[in-house]
Amino acid sequence: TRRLTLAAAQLGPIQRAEGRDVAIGRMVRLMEKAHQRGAEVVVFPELALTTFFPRWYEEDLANADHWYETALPSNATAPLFEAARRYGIGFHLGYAEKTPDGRRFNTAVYVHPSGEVALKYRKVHLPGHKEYDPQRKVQHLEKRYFEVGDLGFPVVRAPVGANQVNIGMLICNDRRWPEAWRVLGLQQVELVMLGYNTPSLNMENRGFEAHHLRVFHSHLSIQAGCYQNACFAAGVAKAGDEDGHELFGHSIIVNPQGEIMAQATSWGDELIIADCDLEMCALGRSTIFNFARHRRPEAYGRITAQ
Ligand code: CDT
Repeated sequence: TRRLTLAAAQLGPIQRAEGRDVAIGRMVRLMEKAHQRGAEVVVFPELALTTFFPRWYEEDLANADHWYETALPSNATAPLFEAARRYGIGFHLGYAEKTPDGRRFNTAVYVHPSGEVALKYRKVHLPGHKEYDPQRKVQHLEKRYFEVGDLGFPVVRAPVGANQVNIGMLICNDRRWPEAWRVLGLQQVELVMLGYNTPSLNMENRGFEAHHLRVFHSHLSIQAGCYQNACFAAGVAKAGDEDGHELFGHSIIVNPQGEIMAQATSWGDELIIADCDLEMCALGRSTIFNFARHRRPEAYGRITAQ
């Protein structure tokens, strides 16, 4: 069997006034705890180093530079890389990336315990809007702060714990798009690492999306994605009250049957762990979701038509 002990490290809120050192200190403690509990990889949320800053409007992007990382590791993020090496644990990190030529992306990486970045992904589905919206009580300015990711949905076979594992990534809103999952599935992804920051309140619900459906839709999307593509996923939230704005948490680890194996129950820093038998991916892939035998791309033209 190919067993992987997978940890999802939900983070409680990070306030706007808090520096990276606060979040990183908490993350290192979670990595230590994950190691003590036998985990081989730990998955952190989207934009894990700061508050969910797209809720704050900044007219001049140059004044927003402090939210972004220009290098990994940096002095600030080095403790994560040191902890990975010390504990022999890989980690997934979501962060805001500013490239040397000034481009901005909502990015995630998987870092091997050696410190090597084995996979990088830039978020494709950016929700929200670009300009300040006076109708909204809370802004969601991802389209202002980030460009659409330019790396596609890559899958690599990388060392994760004791195994070589086909890993891929989605970031937050991506999880709601079956096309994104399918592009990973077509590359035989076995583990999807997925971080999110989702407000408990949908500013655009128009009275039709009841409060309790927010978590349901998140879980529905991740569970369906795993089942339909025969993979595991760690869906990891930032949770709780950031400067008066609530993020709903409910991080989960899901297996290829679409079942929730572990779920966070708090609104704070919380580690959930599952023992994943990667051989489970073979069932769906060789039967009902044997793509080579049963998929009908010739009928799906509309999916990719512009
Ligand atoms: N971070 C992120 O992508 N959040 C979105 C909220 C959308 S509300 C404009 C999500 O899909 O969870």
